Amino acid sequence: MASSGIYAVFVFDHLHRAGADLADTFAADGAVHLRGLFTDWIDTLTRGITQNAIHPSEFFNDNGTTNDLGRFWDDYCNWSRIPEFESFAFQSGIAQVAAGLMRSATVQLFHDHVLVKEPGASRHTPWHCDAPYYFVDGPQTVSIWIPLDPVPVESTLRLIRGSHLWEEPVHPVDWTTMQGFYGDDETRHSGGFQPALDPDNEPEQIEVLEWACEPGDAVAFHYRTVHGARGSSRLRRAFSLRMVGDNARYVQRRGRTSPPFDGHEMVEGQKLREDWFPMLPLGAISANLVKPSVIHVGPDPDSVYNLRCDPVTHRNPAGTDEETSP
Ligand SMILES: O=C(O)CCC(=O)C(=O)O
Repeated sequence: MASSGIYAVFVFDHLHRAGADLADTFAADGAVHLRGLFTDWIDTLTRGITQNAIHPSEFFNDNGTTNDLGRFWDDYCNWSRIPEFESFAFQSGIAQVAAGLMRSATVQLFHDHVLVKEPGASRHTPWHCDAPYYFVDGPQTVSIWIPLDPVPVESTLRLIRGSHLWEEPVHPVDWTTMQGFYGDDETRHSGGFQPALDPDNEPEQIEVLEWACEPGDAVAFHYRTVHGARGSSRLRRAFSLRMVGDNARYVQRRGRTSPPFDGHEMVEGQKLREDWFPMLPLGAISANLVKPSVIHVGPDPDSVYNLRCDPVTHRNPAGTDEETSP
């Protein structure tokens, strides 16, 4: 941690801005690319995904691509039965990264998600944002998507810059049928949602962030950031960890959620129950996060990695601000 002299190093070549603050960029853009952050975990996560493919969960879904040249399959909520995923979540230091980006004093694990495009998978990941699928929402949310294969820009994750700040999130769609996820009409403004849009039709108005990635890179994005991807001619395995911060709360959606978490018994406004969604340890920083070649984030080495060392301002119920240092 910063106070003990261990500092982090983010190499984020897309910025190249001296003194740029990664958390500010995340807050403004809703997404950042963190180059080489988890290279030491590639083997572990790859083993985990192999196990996942051999022993899929009840949530395994090939999104209707069974007969395609390459499938686009996903599975989630497996960290408690696949040790590689559990050790990554709790020991890789990913929670520190999430805390820094969200500027949150705490980081709670929502779930893990594996997304695999097999060679020749033509299925696009539809433009969507994750929040409406989830029963948790709030300003402090982050998914960290980690590719385990080289990903050229043609098949990488694509994210609409600043879309996490849009007043109306886009309609969630079912990835198999491409119909409204709640059984509603996804082509109209309704229920607080706007129809999903294709930024390639409006390149002047909408900026897409997309980074070619190497294995072990990370793309962090807010649950409300609209994102999608094209198909992939080569194998593209990705592990995504979804986390929430201090002020995320349970929200009652107008239909089913993904993941469903049957029988959770939470109610509107409640924090996610910790026995199902554990707090992640913030002290753990693995050696791979401390690298010699660096672009520091922040003014001095002792403040760089642990972005959460910034004072966190909470609005308490009385409406007065209180400042806390984690
Ligand atoms: O890997 C992909 O194509 C999509 C990833 C995604 O939608 C997500 O992680 O939320």
